[in-house]
Amino acid sequence: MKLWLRILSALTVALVWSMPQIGRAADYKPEYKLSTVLGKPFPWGNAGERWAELIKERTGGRIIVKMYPGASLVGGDQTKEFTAIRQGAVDMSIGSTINWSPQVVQLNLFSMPFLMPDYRAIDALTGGEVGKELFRILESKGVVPLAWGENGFRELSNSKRSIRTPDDLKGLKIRVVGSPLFLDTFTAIGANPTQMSWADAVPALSSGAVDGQENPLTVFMAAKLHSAANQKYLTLWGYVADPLIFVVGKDVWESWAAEDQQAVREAALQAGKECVAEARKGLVPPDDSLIKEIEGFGVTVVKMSDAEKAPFKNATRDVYDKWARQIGVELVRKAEEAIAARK
Ligand code: X2X
Repeated sequence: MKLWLRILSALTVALVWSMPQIGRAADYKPEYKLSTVLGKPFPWGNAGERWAELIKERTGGRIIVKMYPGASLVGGDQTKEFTAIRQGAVDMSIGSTINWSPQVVQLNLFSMPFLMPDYRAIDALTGGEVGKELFRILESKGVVPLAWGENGFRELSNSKRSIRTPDDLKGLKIRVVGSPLFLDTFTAIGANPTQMSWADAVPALSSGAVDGQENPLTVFMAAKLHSAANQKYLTLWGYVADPLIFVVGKDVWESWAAEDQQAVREAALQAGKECVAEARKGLVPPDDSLIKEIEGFGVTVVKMSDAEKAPFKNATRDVYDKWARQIGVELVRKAEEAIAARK
């Protein structure tokens, strides 16, 4: 190579390196893959679309996000999502605490039976010290947590009969998801739990291979479980609730300029807030319009009183204690205190 050409190319390289904005922009992917389990019109999928839209808007189109619902980036196995983020097959995600709990044992906290009596209890955890601690734990595992969203209180439905007592559940095949904690809980109350992904759940319910399931009412409604899956009986017992968490993989995050990181964070906070509001629509007393709507489809709805919940609570006491040790007794105690002190 001619000397002047060498000098020119060296100068060009030096020039590019001295322009961090351009250097970084060149590293941006044309599209970032966002994994969710549910797509539109579930509040979860709406949140994914909204996050992507806000990111595009606030980064001036520098970051383009495409949502892949149905946990399709991990072949539908939602319990593999967290690992896929860490390994880079998924760039970002809005994930349920349940689905990530096999890798992050502390996230089982929200699946502790009868820990959270109402929405203010969820907020006391996600909006307080416990939420911060969980975010630190996620951060230490190679993801950047940005905001909370919500799937919701998980209510019990089935095709056979109304459930008011543990006896009513005897022998019923109930589909559960994710953590072995769910198997323990449903075994303790006398049901016959079987673990499967959401993708497998709906066909298993409609064919009658399983009798029941538990999911938030927004999911029941959007999936039309009353007609698509024979779920004619619904019991409102609010035994657990799963928040959603907006995260970005650490390497992806670090490849972005500070102003874009800020934009993605703000977009997550906004989409998260809207997601929580949508997940609670028609469900926060005194507004029970979503429950009324489901009743309107001919579904028999049982609203468990505290007295009716007591035998379920007692039956799961050992499960609670066992899992408190797995999660960390200190964290569980902090959660109980935050809930007791909730506003
Ligand atoms: O699989 C479920 O039940 C769902 C959709 O609620 C979750 O991903 C936790």
